[in-house]
Amino acid sequence: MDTKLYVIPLSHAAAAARLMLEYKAVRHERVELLSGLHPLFLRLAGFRGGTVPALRSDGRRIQGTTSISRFLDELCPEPRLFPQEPAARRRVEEAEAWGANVLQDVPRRFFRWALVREPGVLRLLARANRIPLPGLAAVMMKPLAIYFARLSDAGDETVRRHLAELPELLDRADALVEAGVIGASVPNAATFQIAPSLRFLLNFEQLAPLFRDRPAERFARELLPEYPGPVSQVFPAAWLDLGSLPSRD
Ligand SMILES: N[C@@H](CCC(=O)N[C@@H](CS)C(=O)NCC(=O)O)C(=O)O
Repeated sequence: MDTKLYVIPLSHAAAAARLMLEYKAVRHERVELLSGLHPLFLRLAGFRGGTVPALRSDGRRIQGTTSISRFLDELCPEPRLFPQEPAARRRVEEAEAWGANVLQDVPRRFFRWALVREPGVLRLLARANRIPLPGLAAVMMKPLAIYFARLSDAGDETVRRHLAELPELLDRADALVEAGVIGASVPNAATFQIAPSLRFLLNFEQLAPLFRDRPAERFARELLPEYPGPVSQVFPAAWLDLGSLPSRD
């Protein structure tokens, strides 16, 4: 079987697909594309959309985490990403959909917003992409960063709204862990979808205190002990009306 997984560094969606392939023990080649130019490379590789993760398996092209999870269960049914029992399957599908449609956007928007405002975050991205002279690369990548922030609605207003919603989102993740729908020892499509988003959020140093003592933190760190970063002080004080979180000024 000739399988390639197209990813970019730091992508939590790509990390979700990698975890699924590893769980299934599907031998594959990981193709790391350059962040920002990846939509172009993906189209040149024959994909319709411009997002990672993208999977090519014996000529079939599958894009997006939720399509990849279903394709993988079709390709090699055991071990399963979706339980067979209908009620259990429904719970995993609902949690996966929440992870993909609600939670996933939050760290993506935080990161894209931070890329535009904080040169250190652009340098982090340049280093993760192994671009030489990250300082210079960061300057050159700025227009692309602005483009992607607009594309994903990563403006001030949305970021402030997500910051305010964060405790509620973490409560929901905790509840899923506590109910055993997801968990480090509950490998399924929802677990692999949700853990990378939580792990990416944990990488924002100012947000880490929000996670303290939460099942969601233990869950994310257990599945993904390492994540490129960290992203230090980026959110202004006035936006962090979340108790005693550290702020930028
Ligand atoms: N919901 C999709 C989202 C994938 C996605 O947006 N991936 C980002 C990287 S994390 C990307 O490639 N974005 C490119 C773009 O927005 O054009 C999934 O779960 O696969």
